[in-house]
Amino acid sequence: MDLDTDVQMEDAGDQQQSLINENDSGNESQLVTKVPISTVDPKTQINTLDGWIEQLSKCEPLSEESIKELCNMAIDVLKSEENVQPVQVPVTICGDIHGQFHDLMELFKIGGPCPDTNYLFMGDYVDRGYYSVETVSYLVAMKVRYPNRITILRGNHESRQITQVYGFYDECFRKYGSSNVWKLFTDLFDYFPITALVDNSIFCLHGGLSPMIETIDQVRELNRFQEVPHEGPMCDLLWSDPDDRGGWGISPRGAGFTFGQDISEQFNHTNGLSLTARAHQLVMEGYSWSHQDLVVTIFSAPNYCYRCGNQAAIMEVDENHNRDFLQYDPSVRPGEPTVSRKTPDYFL
Ligand SMILES: [Mn+2]
Repeated sequence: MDLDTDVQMEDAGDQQQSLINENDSGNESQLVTKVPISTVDPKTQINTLDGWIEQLSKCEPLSEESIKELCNMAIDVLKSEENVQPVQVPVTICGDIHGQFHDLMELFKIGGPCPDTNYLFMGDYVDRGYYSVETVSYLVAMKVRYPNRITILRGNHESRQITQVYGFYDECFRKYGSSNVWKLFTDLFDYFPITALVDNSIFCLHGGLSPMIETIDQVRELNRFQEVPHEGPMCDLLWSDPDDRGGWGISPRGAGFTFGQDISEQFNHTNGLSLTARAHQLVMEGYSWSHQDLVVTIFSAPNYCYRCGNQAAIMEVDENHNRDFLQYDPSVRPGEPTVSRKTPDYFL
């Protein structure tokens, strides 16, 4: 595979081509042996998924062949979801995970097991932590197994370009000996919904608002089936941050914008929202209110990058829209340093 081509690939048309051109994987033998999903007995498929979930829950990665099968199943589920995926209460809303697999298991202990508890994850499953492969495999397997119980949105790290810089690409290469698994997952990321709407009241997304988006209907009109663009409304939804300054500002991240309380007030009012929930920023208590409680940031990777010393949090929303934050600390694992060797160059 030509990495330079992938880095520079910006044409949405090319992306769609590569998604349907199976020969791009460079492994045609898998096509011959692959059983069409639609003809698989549903009970067999559930057994297969349960086996994968059990294996992954022990932090053991799936085979490349299984990942290929899982991603094909997930495309079938995710392609029919909406840009603004409707979600019912009760639901537990979660922020960044970043490959911290054991902390994800802790999250499910704190919040309750899926599917007993409904979950909404707001992106950034990969990069930074040591177990991006296991983390994203587990969440995607759960999505396919319980499609109405778990929602997985796209974060700015669910991208071909970002994962080549921040760890997921290297981890796939190290664990599978090629970039095939990285290609399968990053092609799958194009199908992830970009926002969710909880009971027509809480707008959920990874980053924040966009100067090009005034209404939720405008989000519904976007073509999301592409690599995260470098600019424009889809980019902003995955990259922007709330700010104390009013209006729109230039983001220090180099993508998306900062938006002030006036912007949040207008957006929530226009769209009849009680709250915008988002992730994307490290917050030391695991959650943080902005803009007089119109915006909440949720961050679910405790001791981010194994060095930040932050708590993590998830937000439970019950049938009556009562909100409750559950905070948790890192699960210390052998082999994971509590202090890192180097300081990350920026915090997401
Ligand atoms: Mn992010």
